[in-house]
Amino acid sequence: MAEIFKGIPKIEYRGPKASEPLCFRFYNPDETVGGKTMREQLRFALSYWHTLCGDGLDMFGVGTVDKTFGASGPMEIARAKALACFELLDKLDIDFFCFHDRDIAPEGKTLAESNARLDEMVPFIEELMKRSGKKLLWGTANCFSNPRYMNGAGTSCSAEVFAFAAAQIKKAIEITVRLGGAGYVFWGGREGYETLLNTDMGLELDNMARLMRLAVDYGRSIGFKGDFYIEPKPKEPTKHQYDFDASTVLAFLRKYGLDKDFKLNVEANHATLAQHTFQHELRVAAVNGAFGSIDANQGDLLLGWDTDQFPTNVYDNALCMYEVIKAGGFTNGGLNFDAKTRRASNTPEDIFHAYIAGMDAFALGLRMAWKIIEDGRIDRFVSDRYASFRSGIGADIVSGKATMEQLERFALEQGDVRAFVHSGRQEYLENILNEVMFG
Ligand code: XLS
Ligand code: NI
Ligand code: NI
Repeated sequence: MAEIFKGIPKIEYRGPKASEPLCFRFYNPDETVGGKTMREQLRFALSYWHTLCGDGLDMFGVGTVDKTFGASGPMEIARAKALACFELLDKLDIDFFCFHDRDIAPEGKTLAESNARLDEMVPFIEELMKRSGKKLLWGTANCFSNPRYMNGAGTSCSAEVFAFAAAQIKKAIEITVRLGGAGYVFWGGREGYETLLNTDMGLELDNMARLMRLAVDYGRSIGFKGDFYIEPKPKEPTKHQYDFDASTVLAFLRKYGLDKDFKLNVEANHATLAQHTFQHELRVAAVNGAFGSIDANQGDLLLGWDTDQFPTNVYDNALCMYEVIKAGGFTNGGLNFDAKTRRASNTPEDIFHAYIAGMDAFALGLRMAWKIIEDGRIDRFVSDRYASFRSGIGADIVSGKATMEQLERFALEQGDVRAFVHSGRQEYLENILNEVMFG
């Protein structure tokens, strides 16, 4: 197989003092952290769309990167992208990848032609997977780019469009199953509304749930044993998206009885767009038994959109991995780099620097998270803070034994309870965090 990324070696772990630019300084795949290797804890995945298809195009200008990889004609380019994908996975030592249907095979003029193109590409990719041992973390359908989806897919006002989306998703689930995907994602890009003046919100939500129910039942009927995920996002491209944040999605799933089959795919920058921290969204998922997978990227403090930057913020990554470890680690999920290089970083080498940056920063985050857990002071503080719920009246509240009358009696006897109210000691805890992480 001809090499695509010529002159770029396999990226190896060389330690923090290494002088060569293209190596891992912190990601040491076989090093054990918290009882598992870094490889097992982090389960990195490459995003096909940004990495193989994104060419730097933005609202103000055309692409700055050529992602045809020397090929011409749509199917030849698709094959070249697949070869580039597996070379990247190999050279970066990444075990998983993720794709939308239209990333691996360009959309044809008709659904039949699009499906035929997928049927051509899937065996090609399957063969590359067999040869390399690389795996599919999750698959999904792009039900937002084509103009037919301008009013949404599952939430479109046209039944015809709903049917088209269902057909597209059916095929995307089939290829995910065929390629052994561990997950299937719904990201509701245009599942929302711009104005209520033209929108039947109740019907749109019911229809979205109908589409998901159909997808789950079909997936299970053809042997899909993995997790279905919803990836929350509050806005962009739609002004108001129905899958706003983790809590909104959980309420939706429960209302429609879909919570047994779905978990959440939490994306870092989507959390911040919803005015939450990444850690908050992960915790909401975890305490509701819905922690699934992660799209790891970061936003920009000064920009209010989904910039999808590689996650270099070690502090955020440490708190993310703290949540992941506390949630029991990944099962079917992993850390997908739903991230792209900046428009002006337009050489093949930049892709490598970007992945190295994200992987190293997450390796640091993992090590720090484990140190926080081993140190134990923060966990102990939290546990002590709620100690009153483990005995006496608190234990009665937790067990459900306490009645309103009993609580009133207790409060009257107690008199002023201000003596039981203690400092939250946030700054003290922040000092501990810095001491453990950087000390
Ligand atoms: C866009 C989303 C998208 C999903 C997959 O903001 O992050 O990339 O991850 O459809
Ligand atoms: Ni994403
Ligand atoms: Ni995103």
